Amino acid sequence: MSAVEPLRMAQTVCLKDYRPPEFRIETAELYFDLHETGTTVRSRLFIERDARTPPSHPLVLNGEGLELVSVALDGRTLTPGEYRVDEEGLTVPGVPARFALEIENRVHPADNTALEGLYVSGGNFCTQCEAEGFRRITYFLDRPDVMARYTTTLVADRARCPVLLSNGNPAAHGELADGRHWVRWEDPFPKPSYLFALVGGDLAWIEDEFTTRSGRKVRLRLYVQRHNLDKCAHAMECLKRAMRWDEEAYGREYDLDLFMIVAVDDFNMGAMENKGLNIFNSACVLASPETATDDDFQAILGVVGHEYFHNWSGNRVTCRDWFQLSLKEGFTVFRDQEFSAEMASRGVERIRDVNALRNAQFREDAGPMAHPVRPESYQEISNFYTATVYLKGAEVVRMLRNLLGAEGFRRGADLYFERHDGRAVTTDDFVCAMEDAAGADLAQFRLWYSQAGSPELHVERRYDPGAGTCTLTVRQDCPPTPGQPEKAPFHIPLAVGLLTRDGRELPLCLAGEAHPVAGTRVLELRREVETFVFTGITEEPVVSLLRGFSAPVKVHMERDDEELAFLMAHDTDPFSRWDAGQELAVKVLLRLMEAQRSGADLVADPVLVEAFRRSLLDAEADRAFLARLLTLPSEDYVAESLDRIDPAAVHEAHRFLRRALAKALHEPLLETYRSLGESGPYRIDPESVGRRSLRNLCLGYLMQGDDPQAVPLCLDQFHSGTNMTDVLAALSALARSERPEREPALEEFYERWKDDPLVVDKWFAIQASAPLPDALERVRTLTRHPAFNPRNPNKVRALLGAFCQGNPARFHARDGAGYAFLGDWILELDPINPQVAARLVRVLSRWRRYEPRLGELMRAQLERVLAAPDLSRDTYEIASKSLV
Ligand code: 0A1
Ligand code: ZN
Repeated sequence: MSAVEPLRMAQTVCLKDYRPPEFRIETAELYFDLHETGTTVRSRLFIERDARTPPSHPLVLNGEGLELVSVALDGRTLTPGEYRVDEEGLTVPGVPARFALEIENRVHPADNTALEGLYVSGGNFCTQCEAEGFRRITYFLDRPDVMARYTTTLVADRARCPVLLSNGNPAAHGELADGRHWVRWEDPFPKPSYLFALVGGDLAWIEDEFTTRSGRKVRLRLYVQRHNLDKCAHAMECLKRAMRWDEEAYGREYDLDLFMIVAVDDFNMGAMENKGLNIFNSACVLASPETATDDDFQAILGVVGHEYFHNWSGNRVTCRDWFQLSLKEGFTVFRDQEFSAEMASRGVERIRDVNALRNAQFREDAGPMAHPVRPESYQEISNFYTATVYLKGAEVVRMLRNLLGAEGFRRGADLYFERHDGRAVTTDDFVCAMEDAAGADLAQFRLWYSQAGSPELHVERRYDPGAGTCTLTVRQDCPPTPGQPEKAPFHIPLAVGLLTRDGRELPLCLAGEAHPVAGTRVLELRREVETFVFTGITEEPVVSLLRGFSAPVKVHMERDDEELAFLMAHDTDPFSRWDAGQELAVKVLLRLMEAQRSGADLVADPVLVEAFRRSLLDAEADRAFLARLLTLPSEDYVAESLDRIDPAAVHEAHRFLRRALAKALHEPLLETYRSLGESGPYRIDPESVGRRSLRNLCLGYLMQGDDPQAVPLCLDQFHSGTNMTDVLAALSALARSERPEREPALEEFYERWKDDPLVVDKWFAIQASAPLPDALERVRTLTRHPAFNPRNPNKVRALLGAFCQGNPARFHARDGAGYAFLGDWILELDPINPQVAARLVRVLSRWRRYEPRLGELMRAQLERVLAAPDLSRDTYEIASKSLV
């Protein structure tokens, strides 16, 4: 048997096998006696058999890694012969139609390094139950379509855990002997077990209040470790804005008397929307100007909004099963993106979101883990919290808005919330609500949920001066993905505009229509080939395509450098303007790679250089937008245009172009840098953020050229900067240079911030992503640094993630040393935290996309991982699917 064949039969869960639950849990009364080493959990469940379930069927509860103490049915303790326990759960045969089941079991939070279920972080107890963590706390019907009312009593040592929190509203509390105390919480809203949470510890908090638009007062609390109290104000402000925005944009009010956020240092993801008690990775909450960058502030706004919005899109209306994950995640990402766009500059936010989608989701769609927004099967659901489910899912919702219009979409959302409140439903229910409310036919649109892959549009345009027409012919196709060799055509909204040669928008009138529409127009594609004829066009127009990135597709149209440079200067749609610049830069970089290969002289294209110069001098433009416009596409993005990726060649071309731009534009870069100096105290309004981002972009370029003036400027900014955005931009530029000032700056930074774990993460990441020849050795050394801790997911992401995903030139070293290093760490991390290990395996999964020599070395590491005994289901699924 070769190592490629599955070493054991992994269980696959399929959407087509979905059956409604045989039993329902009406209420769950939970009792926790919290001790780090052994916590006792008692639960009293009121259970009812579904009318369709034959009486002979036993009750089967999920449970993993639990120590069962006792089971009682309707008050009578069962003998061990009356039930069965195995590694997946507890089976009780012969149960009546309605009954109370009492279970006592024990768990060991201090030994829980997987961070699923009940665990300890920074000395405090906390939980993570999505997707299937509750079964690691107690035996339960741990599936989202079983919704119960919870009452939770927490008992702990008062000195060690003065704060005891759970979902809902506080109901009672009291003192016990031996310094212990108890608190009872009641959650009036039925919820699935994945939304359960508890927290116990010595936490400090800040408090605020929000009055809902119907006049109810809600208490807001943000709990952190005491030394972080000064870093909470921003998150609290974001929360209040999110609460107001959801009322205004969707008419959704908060529903409990209390809303709590708790920050913990050890967390597998960004945050979790547990009902009334959101638990956050501290990286997504804590911020002060001295310790967090503008990007951090921005991310906190998005994540706080995201988790809050889940209260409706996820909690009040939840998922029937985990195949429907995008029902809550796609919709909620769409909601948080729109929220962030309204709080800052819409165009810049859209560019940020599209960049994330292209870099993560398009790549996922082009690899062995490609799956539809509604997957059809999984081995481990934790592996499906993906860019496809989240980011493409959000684009699918956005397309609905593009097709139905803002008003039709809002009516659809209102109907969806009203129709399904308190229920566990499907993505199809969501589309039905949109269809019913807007009176639309979305039958073909549903393919976005079931077909994987990024559709490609091939556009041809023809101008006929005699007839005064401009014809666009659009052909769509979608590459094959695992299990889906052929795709049916998608229903695609394609937003277009036509510009005159002096940059004016042409009014658009399709053949047969009476009146032209000014500006952007959304064309609907349904068939494989569609033709659109615009009439009344008296001069040859420049076509602006996919405005606002109206659909998650790739567009191909013949355009020369001049036309792209024109659009980069004049398109009225910020996304398309930016995208034209990206396309131009990719073309130039590919030509540079070609020149490298053939040994020709390398020259930076004058059209690109002049387009960059013109943009840099554009005094009217929004600075945050300019910073985006003048940022070259990432090496990874450029690599996607190649048949077989050679990361070193991409890196060399990229480096050459950056240096060439730095030299050619030295004067305006220096001038812009100087003109944007800090004035007054730090502010995080869009204007100030834009100024810093453009200024730091200029610094980055200046540090790439050979200008001797740049280093003193950079050092000065590093030493005198009063906010982390400026200090880190300077340090990052130094860390990427081979100047002697690099090491002292890195040391100084560490000494200054060694007691702040989130800042130390930045210090790790900057070194790991610097594309210098010694990167791997440095990363290896840093894994032995006292501040590195493989049990902390943030540390693993900061060091190993930044190297393997953020430093392509060095990670993909020709000798395969980067791959072997990653292989070692996957095997080391898998027994500690399978989710973290499995995420690292994904880096290797795209081995087929690389030059054969590199691809083979990547594949060898996958085989090595797969051959290891006792691999987690998480890692096994990704490694084995990557080799098929
Ligand atoms: N629902 C959360 C994401 C999340 C998923 C799984 C987790 O642990 C395994 C934690 C968080 C969100 O979308 O924010
Ligand atoms: Zn979410």
